[in-house]
Amino acid sequence: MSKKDFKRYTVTAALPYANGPIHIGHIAGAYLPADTYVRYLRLKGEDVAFVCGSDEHGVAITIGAKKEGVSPKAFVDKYHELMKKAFQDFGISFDIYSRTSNKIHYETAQAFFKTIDAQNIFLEETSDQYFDEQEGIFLADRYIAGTCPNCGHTNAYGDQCEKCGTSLSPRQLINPRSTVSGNTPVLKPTKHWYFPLDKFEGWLKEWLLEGHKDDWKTNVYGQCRSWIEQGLQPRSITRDLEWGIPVPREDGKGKVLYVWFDAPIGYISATKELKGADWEKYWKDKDTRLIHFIGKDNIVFHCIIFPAMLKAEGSFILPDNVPANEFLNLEGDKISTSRNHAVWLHEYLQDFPGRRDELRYMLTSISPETKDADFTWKDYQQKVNSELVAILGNFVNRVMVLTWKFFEGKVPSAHELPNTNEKRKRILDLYNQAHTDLSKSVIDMAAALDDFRFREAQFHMMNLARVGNKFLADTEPWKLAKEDMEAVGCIMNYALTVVGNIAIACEPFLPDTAKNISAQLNQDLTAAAVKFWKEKTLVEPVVPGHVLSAASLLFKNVEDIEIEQQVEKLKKSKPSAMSTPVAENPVPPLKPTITFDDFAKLDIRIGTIKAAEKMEKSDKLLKLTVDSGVDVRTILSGIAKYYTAEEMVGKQVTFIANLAPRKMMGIESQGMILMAEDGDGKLRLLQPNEVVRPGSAVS
Ligand code: B3M
Ligand code: ZN
Repeated sequence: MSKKDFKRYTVTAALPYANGPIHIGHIAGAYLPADTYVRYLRLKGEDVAFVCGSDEHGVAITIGAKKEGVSPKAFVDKYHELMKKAFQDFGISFDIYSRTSNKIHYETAQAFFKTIDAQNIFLEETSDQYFDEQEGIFLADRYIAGTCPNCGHTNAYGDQCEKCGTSLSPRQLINPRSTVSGNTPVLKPTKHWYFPLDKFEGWLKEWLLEGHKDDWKTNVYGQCRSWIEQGLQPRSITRDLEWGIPVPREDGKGKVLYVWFDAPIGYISATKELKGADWEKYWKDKDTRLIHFIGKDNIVFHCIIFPAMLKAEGSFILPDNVPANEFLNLEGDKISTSRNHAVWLHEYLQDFPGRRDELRYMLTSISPETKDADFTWKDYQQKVNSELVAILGNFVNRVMVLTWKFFEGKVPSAHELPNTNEKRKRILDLYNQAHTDLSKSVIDMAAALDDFRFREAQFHMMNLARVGNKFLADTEPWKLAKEDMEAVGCIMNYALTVVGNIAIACEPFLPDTAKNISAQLNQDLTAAAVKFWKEKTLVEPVVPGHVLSAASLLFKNVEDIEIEQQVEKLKKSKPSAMSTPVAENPVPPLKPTITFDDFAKLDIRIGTIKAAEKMEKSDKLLKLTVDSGVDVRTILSGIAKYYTAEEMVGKQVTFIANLAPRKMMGIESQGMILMAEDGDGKLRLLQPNEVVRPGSAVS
């Protein structure tokens, strides 16, 4: 929770690359928690600017465009519209969904660059960088791939190895190749501008490591700490590309700003577009609270690099919190655009019309707030049927139906119930108990929302319906109707009060349901909602004598057949026309020819695994004890994801016996196990077709 009272909020959600449709992983990672939070703030009457937009620069775009055979502009135009529409159709309540190809953004990003440049903060350096001679382009980021120096993955990119997560620069790759032509690149000198992140190390330690130790999520803080403690380096902020924002310098011709330099400035440009002349107070007033909602792969950019840029620029506020989420998996497997292993938002909306809240509910209840989470359709069905239908929907419907049955749809009055008999005494006790439980749930819910713990907050919201159901089950108004209508009136008045409070409480999580309930209550709950959220207290939103609208069901059960179809669809899925894979694992191009002598230098052998154990602190590496026929040696291998230590023991493997030993995580690896990497990135052992003597040479 923030220690300070703020006058207004600037809430951002990561700008998604305009290179493919939105899936549930995006939604669960950033957009849904941001939307829930913003709805909460608005209900409290806060002044909020909720900004987002498409990220339209960078290699993710140019590679995608090339693949579709269209210009980058045509490419982003198409995806920007699709994404904007999907967010809108799903009801993410951005105040603006902008795009970084807008003129206002070019101007804002260039001005930002110039302000820092005028202070001589950037470093200028000419250095050798990889160049694809056939294509005539420099190879940065995802234009270049090769073997990861850290884990040996053969398909690491020039900016990052996706297998071990290490951030890389092209010159660190072993056997680099152009991802455009497959050619081996040559080195060529080129000039670039660098942001001296190292100079901000002391400041980052103080502002972030000291200043946000207690209020940032541990997953976020931990990642930042390990980054800072590893030591910060200057980062190049320009690229030799044709698509992007031109570097605003005389000597910057032909160069553009690096996408991660311009994209976060997109938040500022979008706010300008939204607020016009009023924009500055959302970015420059110390009483404004800036919050970034992102996924975990964007943490360093939002917590370290962008704040350092803002600090260097000098006139902006800094993020007060960055509640980043971990990843969402799907049916036990990583969500993947290229394999079409995803639930696409636009397809969900087609397949489940009128059921947006069901997806919101599911995604919040499994929200990957502290660790990766898994979406399964079975779980979706279960959450909808046994929670939304059976608890929330059931409670509201019972109250509506009973009020029509006993009071012709008129809200009965809540007059004092004289405590004249045992039954009434019991009802009063039950009422007091329910009221205490409900009040606590409201307080707990608001506290969880303040703390970005949305799954917990939603649980407390549902508690209102749980307590409501229990109150009805315990007081049994349908039985009492034969003897004490006054008591029934009191019970139903309170039950309707609970329904009204639920309509208010569920709005940040389930906005359609909130509208639906207030329509059934036939009442405008706006004023009551302000009091509820501001004071974190139960309110009395229904007026005695007021006539309700007809009762209708809030949710319907998800049938087995519906989820079977979805599971089938995932099994069958192949790259769809709408998704543009950013080549994750293409078949690697052939390497340059070698001579027989080159080959003969390799000593390839078969060995037998004698023992195996998982390396602590690594989810990739197994430590293998290998009988090589000539010795017993230790080899580390990045296969822990595909083979357990137990199943490795006794297996024969193919390995390079004369590779110079390398130290990894403090242990010397004496050789390399050969593996085949399949299109899905899975590694498989190469084994002789029959058991052979350890030490057998492979030739
Ligand atoms: N487009 C990366 C991503 O989609 C990037 C976020 C920019 S936020 C300023 O993961
Ligand atoms: Zn790696």
